[in-house]
Amino acid sequence: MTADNRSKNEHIKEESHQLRGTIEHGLGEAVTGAIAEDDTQLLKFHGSYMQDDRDLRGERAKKKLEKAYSFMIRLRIPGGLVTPKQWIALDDIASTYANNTLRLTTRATFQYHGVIKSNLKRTMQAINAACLDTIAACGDVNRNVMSAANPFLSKAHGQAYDLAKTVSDHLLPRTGAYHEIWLDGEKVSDKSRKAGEGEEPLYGVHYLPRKFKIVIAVPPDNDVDIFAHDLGYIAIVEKGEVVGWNVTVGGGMGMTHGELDTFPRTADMLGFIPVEDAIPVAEAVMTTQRDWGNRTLRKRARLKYTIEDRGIAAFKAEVEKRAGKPFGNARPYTFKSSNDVIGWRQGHDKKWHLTLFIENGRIKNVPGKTEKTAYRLLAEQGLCDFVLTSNQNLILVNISAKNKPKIEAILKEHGINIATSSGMRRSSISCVALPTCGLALAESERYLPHLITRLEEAIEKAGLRDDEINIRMTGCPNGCGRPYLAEIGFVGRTPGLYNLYLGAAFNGSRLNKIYAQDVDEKRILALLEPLISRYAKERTDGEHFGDFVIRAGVVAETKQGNQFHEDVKLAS
Ligand code: SRM
Ligand code: SF4
Repeated sequence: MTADNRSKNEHIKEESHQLRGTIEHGLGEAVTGAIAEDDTQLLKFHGSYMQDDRDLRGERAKKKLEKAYSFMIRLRIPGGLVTPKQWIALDDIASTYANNTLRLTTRATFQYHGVIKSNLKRTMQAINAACLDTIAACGDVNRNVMSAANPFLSKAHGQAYDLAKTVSDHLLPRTGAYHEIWLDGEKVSDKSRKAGEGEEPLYGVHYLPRKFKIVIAVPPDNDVDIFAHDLGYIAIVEKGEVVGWNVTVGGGMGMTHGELDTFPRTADMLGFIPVEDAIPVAEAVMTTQRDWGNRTLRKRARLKYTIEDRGIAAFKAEVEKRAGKPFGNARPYTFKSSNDVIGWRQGHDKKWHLTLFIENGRIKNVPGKTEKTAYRLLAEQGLCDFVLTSNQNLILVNISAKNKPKIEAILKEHGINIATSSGMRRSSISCVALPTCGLALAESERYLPHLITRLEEAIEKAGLRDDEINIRMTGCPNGCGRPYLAEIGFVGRTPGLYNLYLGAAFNGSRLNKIYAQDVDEKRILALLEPLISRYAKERTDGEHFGDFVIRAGVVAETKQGNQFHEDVKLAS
């Protein structure tokens, strides 16, 4: 590969002086609410995206005004655990600097939306003052590491959480840029350290070809959707303790409509490793992708394509060489569900934990339901810690039996119903999409709740109110809500129109398949209502909706990720 055909982002990284660029200068430019285009790419590595309010684009263009720029900030919280003190700080930040909402993401962290440039540094400082940060929450690096939803459920869950923290620390960028720009840290002069001279021993000056995502699961729950990620660890538990991990590689969701060389892919199994090899293997997988990944075409730069292009056998051999040990045979494991278990659960230490469904992950106050106030109150009274899940939900953890009624009363007072309306709604995920996401082609977060209400009529009629059928929507094919692993998936094409996908496995192990293209709400209901009714009548004992539509011949089974576009038969 010559330097000339590398993608633009490779040049931006190379010339950025380890992610500094001219961000600091741009923050001080008062004439615009934006920063320079190249800096927007670098800013991602610091955990922030420049966005604009797309609802206001037309009106502002007419008035010849600059777009309504603001910044999204994403935190890095490996394992997703937050103390009450941190919750209060995060809540304050939301109301002081952002749009007064906390957005729980599909990677179990928080996002703020609507932070204006003049408040960006202050917000970063407030986040760091709460002993949290945003380093590497976005960008071509290892992102936030997720672990099985509740670290306090069992000893094995605690071990998964510990690994999430350790691996996140190990793979963290070392550049001083973050501290210099946001925390007034000591400056490293441009001349004092040449590119590649030790500031980033793992990443060098080019970082990774693309984002890289790690998750850790504890069977039988696949609540982290392990097969959607670049690198996954499945806990192998004996006598209540993790004795090692099955390692998966090469999962990913993003694709581009109409480009068949892009596709979602479920991860492959590499094999078993003992506990002590987890970090060397993470480093070996990530550095192999660093060196082998495609730096010419960003749309083909994820690990899933490296594995497709080089073959899993060659990739595995290289990882074994770098880690200095071969993989053992994968050990048996079973996943039952990729959903969260909503409601109360007791942990191994007898403490109680309450998983609450948060619609689309958005915590806010609306008339009749004041979630933001309720969780703040719980934090102020020190009644629980907080854990975020990859299904955009919230777990109140470490609750004594004595405090259970107190918590239930506070939730009720604020209009929060633990049971939630239907199994389908409880099993729903939606990406952010409009108005903040610059890549959205259609609504998602602002539309899915309404569509579910319409579908609930069919669900009720079929007697399936409590059945969990997982349903996910995204505003574009990038797949932030992992829609290709949903039993019913919607992917935005253009305002009001979606592609409809059916037939993923309830436990997250199989992708779905396209069933209908460019469908509006009327057509969605016309297609799904009869299927829901047939499912209620014809399903076998314990059969999930995703398995049923395959058995009934509605869609073909996607046996492997690279067969996602094969055997397509669209509904007439
Ligand atoms: Fe994502 C880009 C939101 C999880 C695949 N994602 C974006 C951006 C930053 C849009 C952009 O590049 O300008 C979105 C910001 C919207 C906004 O206004 O906030 C965005 N992604 C999200 C979140 C907030 C969705 C949510 O509703 O929760 C999730 C934040 C996760 C986090 O905390 O780190 C989020 N994104 C995901 C996931 C799911 C996951 O990781 O489990 C995926 C699919 C898995 C994967 O990576 O393959 C995902 N996001 C993408 C992609 C496609 C990547 C690809 O390989 O093709 C993009 C576009 C890109 O990178 O070019 C993207
Ligand atoms: Fe934006 Fe598309 Fe991701 Fe939704 S899936 S948040 S529309 S990039």
